[in-house]
Amino acid sequence: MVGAVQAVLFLWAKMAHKDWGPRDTESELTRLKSITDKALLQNVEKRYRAGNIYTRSGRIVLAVNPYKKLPLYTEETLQAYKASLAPQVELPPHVYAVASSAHSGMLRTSTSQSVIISGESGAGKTETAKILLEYLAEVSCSGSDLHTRVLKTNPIMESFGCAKTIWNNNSSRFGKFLTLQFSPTGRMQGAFMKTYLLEKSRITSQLANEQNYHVFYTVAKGLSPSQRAELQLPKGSDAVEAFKLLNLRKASDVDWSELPCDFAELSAAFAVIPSLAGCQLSVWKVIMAVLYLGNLDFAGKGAVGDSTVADAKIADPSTTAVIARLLSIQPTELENAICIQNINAGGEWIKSPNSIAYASDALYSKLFDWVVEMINSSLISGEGGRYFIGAVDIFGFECFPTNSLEQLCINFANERMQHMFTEAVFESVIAEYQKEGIDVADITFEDNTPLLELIDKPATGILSLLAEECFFPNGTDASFAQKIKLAHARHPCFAEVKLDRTAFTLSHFPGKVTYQSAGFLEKNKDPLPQDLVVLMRFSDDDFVKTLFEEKKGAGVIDSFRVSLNELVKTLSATKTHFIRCVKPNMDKKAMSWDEDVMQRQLRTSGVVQAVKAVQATRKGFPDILPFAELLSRFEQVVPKAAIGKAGAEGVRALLKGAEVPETDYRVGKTKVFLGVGVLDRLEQRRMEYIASKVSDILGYAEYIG
Ligand code: AOV
Ligand code: MG
Repeated sequence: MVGAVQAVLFLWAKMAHKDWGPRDTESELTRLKSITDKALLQNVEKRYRAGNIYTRSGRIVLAVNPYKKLPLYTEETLQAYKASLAPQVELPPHVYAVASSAHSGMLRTSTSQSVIISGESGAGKTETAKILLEYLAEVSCSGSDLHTRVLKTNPIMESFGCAKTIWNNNSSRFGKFLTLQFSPTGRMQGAFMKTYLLEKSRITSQLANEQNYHVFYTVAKGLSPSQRAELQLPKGSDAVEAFKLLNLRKASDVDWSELPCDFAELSAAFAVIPSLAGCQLSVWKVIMAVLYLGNLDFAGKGAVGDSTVADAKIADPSTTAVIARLLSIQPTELENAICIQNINAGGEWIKSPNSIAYASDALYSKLFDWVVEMINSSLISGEGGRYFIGAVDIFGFECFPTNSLEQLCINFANERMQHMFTEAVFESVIAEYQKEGIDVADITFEDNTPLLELIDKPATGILSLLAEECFFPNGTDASFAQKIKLAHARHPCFAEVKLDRTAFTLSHFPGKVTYQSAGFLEKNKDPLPQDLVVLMRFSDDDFVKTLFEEKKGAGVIDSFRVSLNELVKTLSATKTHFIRCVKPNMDKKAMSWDEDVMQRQLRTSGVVQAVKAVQATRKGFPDILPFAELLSRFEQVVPKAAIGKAGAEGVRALLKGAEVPETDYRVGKTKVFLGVGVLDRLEQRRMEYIASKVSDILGYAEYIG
C-alpha cells in the first residue's frame, strides 16, 4: 500500500511538473543551501561521479571534461531537448539545453545569439562546440546538404588546426568563431567561420612530446601508392619518423587512434565541400612539400647558425628536387631563394640558411587560410541569413614551461572573453534586482580591466610598445623588454623576473604566466622573404600561385587586435550564452578528480564568484519566481484566500495563507524573492497535499473495488 502511494506520488509529481521532474537543487549551483567553495565543489563532484558532467549556475552551464565517451548525446536525448518547450532553466543542464535556448530565443526575440565557450587548454571547448553544432544542425537543417557539409568542417579544421600538446592531445592552435546563419523561421541557411592566429611556430618547432598539426601525420601516412606515384614522391615517403618536422623517434610515437580522423575520412570530408573536392591532390602536394622542406639541410660552411658564410649549399639536392617538383618550380631557383636571404652585412648580401623555416611557415599558413576560405565559400549563404548563432571556440588559456608571443595573444584573447563573461553575468544579476525595484547589495567580482589595459591600452600597453619597437630600426627583444619594464614596473599585474632581463610575468585571471620576450619582434613582423614569394608566384602550378596571391596584411599583433575588437563588438550585439568548461585533472585522465585543480578553475573562472554574487544580491533570497509560476504551483495548497487573485496581490495572499513571515520574502514588480527554505516549505506542503489527495483516491478505489 505504502509502495503504491509512493509510486503514484512519484508519477504525479513528475506529471505535475514540466519536462524532467521537479527541479533538483543539485543541478543548479545558485540553489544550493551552502555556497562555500567546498560545498559547490562537492556538489559538482557528486554529479560528475554519477555521470552528470553538466551543472548550471544561473546563466552559466558548467561542463566537466569526462575524458571518456558518455551516453549523453543520444538521438533520444537530442529529441527530448528539441521537443521540450520548457525554458532552459527548467531542463537538466546540457549543451543541448543551451543550443535549444539559443535557437528558440533567436526565434522568439528576433535577436542573434552567441555561445561563448571558455576554459583552459584541454577543458573541452572544442568538443562542446561540436556538440552544440550537431544539435543546431539536427534541429534546423536535418537531411540537407548543408547539414553534411557543416559537420564535415570539423574533421578538416581539427586536422589542419589542432595538434598534440602537453595539455591536450587535440589542442586547437587557432581561435574560431563559427557563425551559423538562419532564416526567420529558424532554418539554417549557411555558415562561415573566422579564424584567429594560427600558431605558426609549431610548423617548424615543437616541444618534446608535442607534435605538429595532425594533417601532416594523416597525409604522410595515408596517401595511397597511386597518389604517391602521381606526386612522384620518392621511396620511403610514408615513413613518418623520417620527417624531421614530425618530431618523432618512431612511427608508434603517434597515437593514430587519437587523431581527429584518418586519411580516408579527411578525403571524404574534402569531397563534400564543393570548393575543396577537386583540389585534394594539390593540397596533399603542399603538405608533402612542407615536410620535405623540413628535411633540408645545409652543407659545409653555410650550416645553420653560420650566417657569416657566403656559400651556403643544400646538402641533399635530391630533396630539393622533390620539393621543386611538388611545387612546380625550378630546383635552382628554390635553392637560391632559400639560401639567399636578403640580409645585408657590411654592404654584402650574405647567404643565410634560415629562410627554410620561413618557407615552411609561409606555405602551411597560406594553405590553412586557403582551406578556411574555401570552406566559407562553400557554406556561406548567398541570402546572408536573417539571424545568426555564433559559437566562440578559441585556444584556451595556457602556461607552458616557456611562453612566447603566441601565449601572450592566446591568454589575452581569453582575458577579453573573461571580461565579456563577468560583464554579462554580474551585470545581469544587478539588472534583475534593479528591474524588480529591489535594493542591490555590494557585489564583488574580479574585474580584469587593469590587466586588459596593461596589455592593450593604446600607446602604452604592452602590445602597442611591441608594435612601436618593431618600427625602430634598432629595436630588439631586449630593448622592448626594457621599455615595458620602465612603463609598467609598478603595475599590480606586472612583475619583473629576477636574473632574467628579457622575461616578465603577468597576473592573469587563472594565474601568473612568465613570458620570454626573445623572438617577440620577429614573430610580430612575420617576415616573408620576398624571393620566396616571387618564386611561388611563378610556379607552373595554379594552386601554388593562388596561395601566394597578394593580400593586405598588417603586423601580426595589429591584425589580431583588430579582429578581437570586431569579435567583441559582434558578440556584444547578440544575446550571449556561456558554457564554462573545466577539466578534473591535469593528466587527461578519465574520471580522476583532483580537488585542487578543480578548485582553482572554479574560483578563477568566476563561477564561484558568480554564485556568491547571486546570493549576496539576493540577501538571503535565493529563489526568484515569476508571480504566475508561484501561483500556479502552490495555489491549491493554501487556504482559499489566495485563489482568484493575480499578480503581487495574489502572491502576498498566498504567502500569508502559507504562514510565511513577511521578513522571509520580497515582492518585486513581476517576481517574488523567497528567503532560504521558503520554497522547500512550500514544496513540502504541496507534497502533503498531493499525498492526501492520493490517499483519498486510493481509499475510494478500495471502497469501490
Ligand atoms: P579544448 O578545446 O578546451 O582545449 P577539447 O575540446 O579538445 O579541449 O577536449 C580535450 C579532450 O577531452 C578531447 O579530445 C576529448 O578526449 C575529451 N573531452 C572533452 N569533452 C568531452 C566530452 N563531452 N565527452 C567526452 N570526452 C570529452 V585547447 O583547444 O587545448 O584550449 O587550445
Ligand atoms: Mg580546442
